[in-house]
Amino acid sequence: MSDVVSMQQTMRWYGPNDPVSLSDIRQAGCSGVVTALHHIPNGEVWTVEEINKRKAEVEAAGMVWSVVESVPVHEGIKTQTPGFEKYIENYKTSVCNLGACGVNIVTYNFMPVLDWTRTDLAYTVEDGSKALRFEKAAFVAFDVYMLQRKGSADEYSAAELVRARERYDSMSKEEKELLQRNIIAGLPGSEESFTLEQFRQALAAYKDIDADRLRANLIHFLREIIPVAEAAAVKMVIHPDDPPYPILGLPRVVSTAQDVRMLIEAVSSLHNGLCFCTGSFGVRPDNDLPAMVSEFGARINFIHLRSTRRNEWGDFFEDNHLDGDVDMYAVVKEIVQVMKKRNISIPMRPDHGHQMLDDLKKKTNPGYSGIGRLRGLAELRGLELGIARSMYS
Ligand code: DNO
Repeated sequence: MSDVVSMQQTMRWYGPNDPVSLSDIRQAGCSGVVTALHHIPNGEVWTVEEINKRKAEVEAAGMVWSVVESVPVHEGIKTQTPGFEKYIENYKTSVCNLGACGVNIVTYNFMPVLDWTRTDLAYTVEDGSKALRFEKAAFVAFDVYMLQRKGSADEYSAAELVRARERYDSMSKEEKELLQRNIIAGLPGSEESFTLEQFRQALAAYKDIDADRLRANLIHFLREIIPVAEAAAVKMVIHPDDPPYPILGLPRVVSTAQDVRMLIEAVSSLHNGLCFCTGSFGVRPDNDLPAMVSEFGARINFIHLRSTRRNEWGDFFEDNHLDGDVDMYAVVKEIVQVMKKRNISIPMRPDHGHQMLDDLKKKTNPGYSGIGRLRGLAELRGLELGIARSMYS
């Protein structure tokens, strides 16, 4: 076993206000922490001083700051609105500063306006725990009947519209408000939060931006940032779209293997890497996750393990880490092989977890409860050990 490396176990920490403490994370078995300077406004420079402060906090708890999730990409960069170069320069400075402080993996995403999106943050699964869920009919109801986005009705099938109408009519005023909040008020880690009016304006900034244009803007960003990251010994890892398809008329360009290939073709440096999120890619049945790990293994430098379960209506919920549609065994097996080949330990976090046991009585960040993630991590750790031993001992 001695020559077999295992994934570095980490958990996300939202900083000093996170109800899950660094000590909790340490006790869950983690040696690494994934965090960000959430208090620094999007687009501003992360100074060496602020980075070192956070680093010292994590180290005082007996762990290392393994991965930044995320240094947000300002909307101006995604839309290339006048003045966006300044945001790119600030981003470069933040990346250099992180590298200088020895924080060497930086996650980001390029999803327009919204980061990850769910309609229900407290969906009770059959065992009594609570999970996050994306319900298509509720989402369409928000788009067509609440946001009243121009042209939205043309983007859905007749059957989807019927279901959405029924769903909308069945909701109380409070349920409608909650749905709206869940979608646009910003889930934990999201970089933006909107009222309905602000949200309409944010969408309007994309009226001339289709997928090709967004991809071109992403490639421009990569051509600027990756050489700087390389010099600073920082690996950049892009997080895929969640869910992995266009929503609300907004393009999304990091949803499939082909999307990833196009980014690699444009900027081949290994510092242009991937945060392999099984929960995001796994929502699409046409994404072959083990094959993707094998194909992109050289540039996967951060891993989110999570499994969703979808139905024929396009709904999905976050299942237990070893259940659902993701073949976690096959994915972890590929990861073990990639790490062996590269002779490195890749940081992994159990992505989300159910709200369960004592956490049902506490206020937790949706998806980021202590106990649910502890369960996920423990299962994944066991799965990996079993696979590695049966392959290599
Ligand atoms: C959700 C997270 C995302 C992710 C960002 C990365 O739980 O996986 O918010 O951190 O998309 O930039």
